[in-house]
Amino acid sequence: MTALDAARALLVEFTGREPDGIWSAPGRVNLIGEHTDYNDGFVLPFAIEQRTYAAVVRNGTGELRVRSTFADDLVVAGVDDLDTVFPTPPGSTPRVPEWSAYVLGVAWALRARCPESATPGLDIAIASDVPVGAGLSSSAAIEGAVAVALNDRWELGLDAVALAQAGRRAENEAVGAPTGIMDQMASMLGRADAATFLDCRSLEHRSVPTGFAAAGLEVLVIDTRVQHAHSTGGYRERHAACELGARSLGVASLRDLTVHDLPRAAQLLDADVFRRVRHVVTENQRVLDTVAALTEQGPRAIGELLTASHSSMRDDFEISVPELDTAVDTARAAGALGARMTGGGFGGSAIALVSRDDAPAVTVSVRARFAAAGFRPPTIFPVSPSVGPRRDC
Ligand code: GAF
Repeated sequence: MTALDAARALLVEFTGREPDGIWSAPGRVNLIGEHTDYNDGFVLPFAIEQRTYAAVVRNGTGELRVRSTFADDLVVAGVDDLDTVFPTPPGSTPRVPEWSAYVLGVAWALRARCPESATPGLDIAIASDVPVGAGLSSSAAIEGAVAVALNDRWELGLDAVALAQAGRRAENEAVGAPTGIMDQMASMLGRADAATFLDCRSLEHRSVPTGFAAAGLEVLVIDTRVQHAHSTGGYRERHAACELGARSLGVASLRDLTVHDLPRAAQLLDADVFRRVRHVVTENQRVLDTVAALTEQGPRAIGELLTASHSSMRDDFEISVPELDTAVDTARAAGALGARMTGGGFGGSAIALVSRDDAPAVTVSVRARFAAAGFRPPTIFPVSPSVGPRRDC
């Protein structure tokens, strides 16, 4: 059964009614620009074919009643009561089951944005084919699908950027993960055959054609199946280290630094914080270089930049894990033009840019190397830049 059919079937099962509509939004792969978004920097992600679907029907009450294929619970919240549920106090877990905080958090953020709008009760069923915990932004896909559905049903008239901002607010303040806005913008602004070049400070953005297919290239996702979460642990620590680095150097954010500032930073910062800063500063430059290379030379020219990004995350930002390093090294040894972990790190997926003819050999090599190392078998599949949110029926 497709995820779209699963969303419809779940809605019918718990309401006895067919949906008024089904909306969807994609997950994403980040081509380059990691941990730069919350530092006001540059990113270059693209939306993928895998999507999350929200099947919706009016329920004639003042409540949101939400189910998903991820869990058995039915979560119910009065639309007028969402302010008593969110925000989630910093450091706490949400007052509702975590999966439902992505859904209800978006509703809460949209209501706050449009306090005058009528917001009738809805039944919502969520299903997805974006793998969860794989670093492909399953959370932004849920937020995006719900945001476009509510924007339509509540007649809010918000644009893609406003809907992405509501998704980020849900993630930060309802779920409690201190993430940037890259994933929501990547999902909202997805275009076939193009990545989104985004300035996370101004939110100015433009599509950059990737030209992968025309150049005979493919992006392979290598999902290590090492699960990660951004609400806890390393992601939060890295965010804090970047803020400390910026404060210590007297700038509003690390975006305000260039590679020319690094010698001074090396003198002023302790060694660990300096390496976090160096990753962000050099990664911003790599994003700009990747956009230039794609535009002027085509996609075969970006391989080394992808690999340099991975090295920086492994050595300076220290967010890789052995499975990700093995995926990257093995893919390159088997012919990939470049490879890197994608997303927040500490698990999840790597991407490898490969000639279409080399994809089978890369896949076989990575599987064999994982088996030899005693790692769980990875899931490997191609992705291509795809369209953003839509109404499916
Ligand atoms: C996760 C976050 F959600 C993004 O905002 C971004 O910081 C990314 O990790 C790292 O680049 O996907």
